[in-house]
Amino acid sequence: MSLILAEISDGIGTITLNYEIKRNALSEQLVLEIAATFEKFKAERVRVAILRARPGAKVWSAGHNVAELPLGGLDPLGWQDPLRMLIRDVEAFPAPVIALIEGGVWGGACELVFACDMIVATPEATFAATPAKLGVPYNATGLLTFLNAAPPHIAKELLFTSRPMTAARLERQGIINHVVPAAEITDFTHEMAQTIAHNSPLAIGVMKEQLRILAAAHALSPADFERIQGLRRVVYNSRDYAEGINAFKEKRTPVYLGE
Ligand code: LCV
Repeated sequence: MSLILAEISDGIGTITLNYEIKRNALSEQLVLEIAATFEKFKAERVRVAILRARPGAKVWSAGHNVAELPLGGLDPLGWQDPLRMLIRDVEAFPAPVIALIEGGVWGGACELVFACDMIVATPEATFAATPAKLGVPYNATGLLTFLNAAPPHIAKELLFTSRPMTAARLERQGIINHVVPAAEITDFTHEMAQTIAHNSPLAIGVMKEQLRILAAAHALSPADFERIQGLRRVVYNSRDYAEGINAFKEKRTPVYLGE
């Protein structure tokens, strides 16, 4: 059974997350299906992609599939992790990706939405970044996604509190492009996509890639790289990391001891 729906119409490709039973958790299978669809969209020379959940969704995505987070001293967000692969796919897709948001966006899905080129959300949509709640040592490129999308203090409030933020608050911060009522959001988003689709796909694709390169242009010394890896290893080897994952699986509140 496919975990997404995909369609192309008038040069606009739409991917609909369709894994409601697990609240559209970004499992490896779902991520691989999105990646394959992006390849198909590329072959069909789609000019805009829209990433959404089913209309009326209460949860847009519950984020990384926690059941797939490794224990036993393995990096939970390494290069080959499905969420990391998905973020890179969105950033590398040669046309704008618009996130159409209804419902709650959680954890790694919040980063996924922030990595999209534009965000249109209903007033009821909420956004929560949850590494601190789960005890996960988020990775450098992931944190850079937050830093490129949000003012540092807002990024830190999202990351340190793990509390959901409203679409209106994020729109005021310039993180969300438009807040649109649910009844109008599909047409609104398609109208914006059609405007883009009538412009030069070459110019847009090259500007998108330049903006990606510029946003990622940070000099990092080998010593800094090793320090980051060492800091993260302390966390994913910690008792607290295992506690966060196990508490989620046991549906209980985690107790963090800072070790
Ligand atoms: C696997 C799930 C999930 C899920 N994975 O429905 O950013 S980081 O670092 O934290 C990163 C590692 C990350 O993204 O971690 C995931 C962070 N996500 C969250 O903290 C959200 C966790 N989910 C929830 O709080 C609730 O599920 C919400 C509020 C999204 C929806 O609540 P609701 O009552 O509607 P359930 O909780 O009953 O979930 C329905 C089924 O989906 C599974 C959950 O285990 C349940 O499966 P079972 O019926 O088999 O028990 N599910 C939900 N989220 N992230 N599985």
